[in-house]
Amino acid sequence: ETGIDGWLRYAPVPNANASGLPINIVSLNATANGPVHAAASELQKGLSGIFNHSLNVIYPTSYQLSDTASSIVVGTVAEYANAFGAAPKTPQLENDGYFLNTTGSRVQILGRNERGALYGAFQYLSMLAQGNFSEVAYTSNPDAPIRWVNQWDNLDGSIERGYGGPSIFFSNGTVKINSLDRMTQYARLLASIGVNAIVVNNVNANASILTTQNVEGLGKIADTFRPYGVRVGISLNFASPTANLVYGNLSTFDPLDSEVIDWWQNVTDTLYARIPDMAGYLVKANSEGQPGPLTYNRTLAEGANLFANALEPHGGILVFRAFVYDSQHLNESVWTQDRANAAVEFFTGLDGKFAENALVQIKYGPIDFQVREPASPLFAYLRNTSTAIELEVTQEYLGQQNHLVYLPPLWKTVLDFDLRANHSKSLVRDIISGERFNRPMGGYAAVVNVGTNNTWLGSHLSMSNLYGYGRLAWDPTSDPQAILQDWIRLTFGLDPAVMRAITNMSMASWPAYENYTGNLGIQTLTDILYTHYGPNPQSQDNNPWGQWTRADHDSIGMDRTVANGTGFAGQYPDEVAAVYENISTTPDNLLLWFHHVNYTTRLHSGETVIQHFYNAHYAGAETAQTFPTQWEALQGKVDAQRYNETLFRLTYQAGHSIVWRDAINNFYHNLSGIADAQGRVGNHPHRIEAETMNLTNYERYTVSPFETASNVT
Ligand code: BDP
Repeated sequence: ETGIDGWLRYAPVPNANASGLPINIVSLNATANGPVHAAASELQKGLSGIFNHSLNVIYPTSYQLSDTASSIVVGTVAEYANAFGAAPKTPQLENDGYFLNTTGSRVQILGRNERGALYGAFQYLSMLAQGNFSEVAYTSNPDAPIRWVNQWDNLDGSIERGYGGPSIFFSNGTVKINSLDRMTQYARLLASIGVNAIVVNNVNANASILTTQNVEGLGKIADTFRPYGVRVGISLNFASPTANLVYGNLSTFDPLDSEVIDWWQNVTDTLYARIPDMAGYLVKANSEGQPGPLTYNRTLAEGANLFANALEPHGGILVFRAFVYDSQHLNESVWTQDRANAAVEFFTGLDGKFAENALVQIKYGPIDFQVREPASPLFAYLRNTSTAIELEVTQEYLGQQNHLVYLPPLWKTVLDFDLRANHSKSLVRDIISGERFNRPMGGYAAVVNVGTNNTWLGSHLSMSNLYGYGRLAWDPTSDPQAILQDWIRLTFGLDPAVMRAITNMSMASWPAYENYTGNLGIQTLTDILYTHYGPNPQSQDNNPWGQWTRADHDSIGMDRTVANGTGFAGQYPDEVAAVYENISTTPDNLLLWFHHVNYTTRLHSGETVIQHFYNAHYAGAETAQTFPTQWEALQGKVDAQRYNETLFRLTYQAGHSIVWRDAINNFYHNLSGIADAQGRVGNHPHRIEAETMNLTNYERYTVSPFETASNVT
């Protein structure tokens, strides 16, 4: 198997008995490009795979419904009432939610809207595909209305931080209108996990997404995703009015200029003429060189509202990213600058100034998708503004799909975190759902970056992160391991040995990666300047964005206290601020995030910081060493292609974890001069150095950073 079907394989299930199935599928809506129609076809396809049995789809308009004693009925509640003359009992059904009832002769799959009906159909199939034929009757509603994915696809077909090949959407500056099949497959995968919108182009946006040809192309993408209830949105470049597009070339992009306002209204109207249900816009402004309102001394809210107002008549949503960190303190000493401070500083005074259809999208932590970060304090700062959390399925800092790192446990640490706003329970997940601060909307976005590779993301096992994202956005109280196990059954079948091995590896993977890359809250000690791959601790100390590790010969960590440091801890509500301000109440796993300490400082565990560093790097790499062996036990239980491709990646990870372990340990060993109590660091008796080998066609090369090279002690 190539992996192209993801978790929608509908493989035959042992003990699946077609004689227990209803005799047909009743689709309550015959509209060809609608989600109910898609649900009926999906049911047909899924049941034929799982049971090897084909069912007809019938429509109430052409069939006497009273005769359908045993059927799978799919549609909306309103359609049901129309067809059967009486409203069904569907307790507490909300928008996008579904009611699934398998207890009678009629299986009922009903949505409050069409999208909900489709989600219910996917849920029914997911049960059956996992060999669960039990009788159920329940309603399931999403926790939040916004469940989006972001693609960082460029119009030339490349993908920023994408590791699964080139774009499925764009090439040579235009939409790939001849490759819509791949988009349909992606739409199915997204719908099956409850994702309801996709932003198709990179946040570092190119204005030419708005050309006439591209608007038509976007229309085709939207037509392809619409049957699956996935609406399409686009990223905008703030300076587009000056880009000389067909809508006229302006000399300014000032968001308060009336010509600029008209320009955007015209663009927006043009887009909606082609895509009447467009989800909205995503804007990255005044960040990493992107243009924005600050150029004209306008606030971020004024910038956001420019688009929100243009979208408002069409029902669209403006998502404004909070990823702003260009320091406002450039004149200060580099030691008082802290990129973590920037978001709250930039948004100070702006809470409540955003239009009602605007949403601020906040990365889970204050820095940038690191292996461990505290929750962003901006979630608690914005109380009169709708917010969404931004997660990353693409493993930018987390091994780029060459390492198995199952991410939902990491995301849960942030979603379940209590920010104690006004000294009351304020879980991040309840803030973004809109519940805590009583906001009309909010939710989730994940940067996914699938590509044309048949595995979508570049590796089979990384698809559990996409699946887990959708499941958590639907219900953030779900258990990451239970989600994982559903994914395993759907992706690899029901063999208990397969279940055990993939569960063990996946659940151990994030802690292991944290251990061998950067623990105690020091963050992923990778190359920070661009690649974000492989060990490079010194780049952390030589970058202009705030000297992350602050490591010297005696001490390490970033003092973010109010008392002596950058003051970041003070951005949290009082109770949380007090915990982080105090070294003794700061959890060990965030110690170096908030405090600057000696290498010999003792942790709560009793270990010194440096010895913990050494031990954790060994422990993490040791865990990764077990992955290939655990996987090898599955030979013959997983099809050959996926078995071999996965083994290749896990073997690479096992090796690369040793590179990480030794590079980081060597680096801090050199810097601190403190020996490893167990005598391992700097001592590699079993290592074969490149210098000792007889190699042809290789030449000597000065490796940077030096600590990743061979023959370094
Ligand atoms: C950083 C990525 C960069 C993105 C940026 C963003 O390295 O490629 O453009 O985030 O989120 O993590 O805008």
